Amino acid sequence: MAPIAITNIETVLIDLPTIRPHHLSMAVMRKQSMVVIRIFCSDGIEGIGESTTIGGISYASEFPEGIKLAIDTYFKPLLLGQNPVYIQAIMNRLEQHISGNNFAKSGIETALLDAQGKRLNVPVSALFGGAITSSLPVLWTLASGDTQRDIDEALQLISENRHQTFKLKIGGRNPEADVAHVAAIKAAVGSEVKITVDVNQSWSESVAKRAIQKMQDAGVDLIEQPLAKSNFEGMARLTAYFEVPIMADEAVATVQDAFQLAKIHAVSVFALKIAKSGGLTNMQKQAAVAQGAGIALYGGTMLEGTIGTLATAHLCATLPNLEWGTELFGPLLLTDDIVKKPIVYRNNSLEIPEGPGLGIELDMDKIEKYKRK
Ligand code: MUC
Ligand code: MG
Repeated sequence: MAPIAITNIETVLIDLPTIRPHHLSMAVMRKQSMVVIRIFCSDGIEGIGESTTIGGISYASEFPEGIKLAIDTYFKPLLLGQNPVYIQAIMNRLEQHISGNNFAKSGIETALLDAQGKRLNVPVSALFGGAITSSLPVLWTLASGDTQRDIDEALQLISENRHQTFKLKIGGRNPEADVAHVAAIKAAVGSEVKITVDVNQSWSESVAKRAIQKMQDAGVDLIEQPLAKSNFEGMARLTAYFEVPIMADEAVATVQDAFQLAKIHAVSVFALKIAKSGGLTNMQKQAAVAQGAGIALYGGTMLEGTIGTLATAHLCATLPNLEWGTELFGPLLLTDDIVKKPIVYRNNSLEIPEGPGLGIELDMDKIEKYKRK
């Protein structure tokens, strides 16, 4: 029997509107743009992947149009003819010939894993040792840009049993206004409901010290990436000083970052994302570093659609130290989906499909509808 080979790769840019404007310190999102990747193999199996970022080019150095161009121009020739069964060999080949471009690499690895799961008739989680849970806790981000609207949104979602933890995006206004916004929401939802804040690197260390003290006093449960991503030592000082745990997001992009942060115990929690790390295998390695260092884990999102969300979910389901749950709510922020059966969100959690691979099928009519023309 001839060895299996990758015969074709297709990429398509999808634009899906958000259900409301999503206000982050670096951008206001009114739509989400994702690169959907389809890898076709000679055994008739197709793998699906997704590469997505936030706010065009404002959040990271990769951006949707560039990701598509990079895959079509540089990844595709390196992938055609390769045996898709040997995923590590393929990712190693990409690493040797393509610098950076981790978001694109993550989408490719996802598609290879989806194909391999379908080939072996097992879910992607089984390729990482197997799931220890079939559902994951999911928080919701309040980011309408208006405090009262955020409170109304939170109370509605609590009453529907859809979420019981909320993340607030701050750092875009002056720290006093941010602290007042956070304290008002925490007071409105009550002590049973957890509130986390994501500063997205907006503060200097001295501003952070003042603002975190006030948020700790207001009962905030977790502070995400208060300082510039390169300031590992500043994060270590905040971690040593405050009781409220500090979490790294942008700072913990690669396996090397995870090791360097762990070495000085710069943070108490890592937000792991397949896009930052360049795929699921690298994220699993970061999780191992965290486990060895006694650092808790949180399943992060690049606000991916269903494909990228489920890729992360399959890996998160295998992690024993996912103490802070996940923020895998991306598909809920979008007005529509491009898969036939959307993810089920129930009881403050996401349910992981049991089918082979990622457990989803593309809806080609929807792809046609939302494809960038
Ligand atoms: C981030 O930096 O964590 C995740 C959820 C959300 O609303 O924004 C992101 C990005
Ligand atoms: Mg973050």
